Amino acid sequence: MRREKLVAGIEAGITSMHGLIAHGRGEAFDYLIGERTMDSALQATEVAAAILVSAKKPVLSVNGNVAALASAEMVTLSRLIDAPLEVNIFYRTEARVKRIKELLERSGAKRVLGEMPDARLASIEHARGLVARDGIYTADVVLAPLEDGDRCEALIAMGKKVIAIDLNPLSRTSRYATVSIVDDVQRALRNIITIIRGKNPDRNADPDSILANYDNNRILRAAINEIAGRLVNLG
Ligand code: PTJ
Repeated sequence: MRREKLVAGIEAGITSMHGLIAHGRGEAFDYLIGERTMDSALQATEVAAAILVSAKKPVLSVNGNVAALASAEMVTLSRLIDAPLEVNIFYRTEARVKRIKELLERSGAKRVLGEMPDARLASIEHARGLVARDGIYTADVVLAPLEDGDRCEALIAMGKKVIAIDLNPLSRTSRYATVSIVDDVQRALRNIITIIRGKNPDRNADPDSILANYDNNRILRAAINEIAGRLVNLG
């Protein structure tokens, strides 16, 4: 189903051809993970939900793969925490940005940024460095599913907290992010939404104190161990 959604995304001019390659890599990791949410990913997801709710200026970043696979979930989350969505794509064409924005708006999005970027992330040469001043540029927390390592590093260098969703626990993004959810984008977003609805995390909490007891490297090691353990049991 995910493959079909991506092919439809390409046919609709929403997803880039490179998106299929990225998806193939993700799919391979998902087989190793067992196509489920690992315990370590759920722990990271709980922390991510708490940070998103307590952030002063959270922004949810959307690219061509995320739009094809999980636009409904991104819109639901943006409405739940009252955060804007920002279309921010690596292989930028203005037509694709416009189509992704329209898709999100058709799905019920209230505020979609990214069509007219008016700021640039230092050190990012490619189009992913183009951002909205009132969005990613001044956000304190950025949710960035299927991120690229360069931009993740640049956002962290700007002092932002980055929540990554990436099926590859070894990727540069996973290693640099503040909180790395090693899970499929749609599963992870659904879990975040369920946690926020069910547990109603404290909106007045301090994101730094939430992170004080959180060790992202430990979570990544646990993810790798869960994958390795599963492979040993299967072998
Ligand atoms: O729409 P654009 O132009 O912004 O392009 C988007 C892609 C994803 C093509 C672009 O950002 C890219 O090339 O990304 P990378 O560097 O290939 O990184 C994508 C990461 O997402 C890889 O580590 C994959 O393992 C991971 N991934 C792929 N599918 C999923 C995933 N993670 C979570 N859920 C998935 N369904």
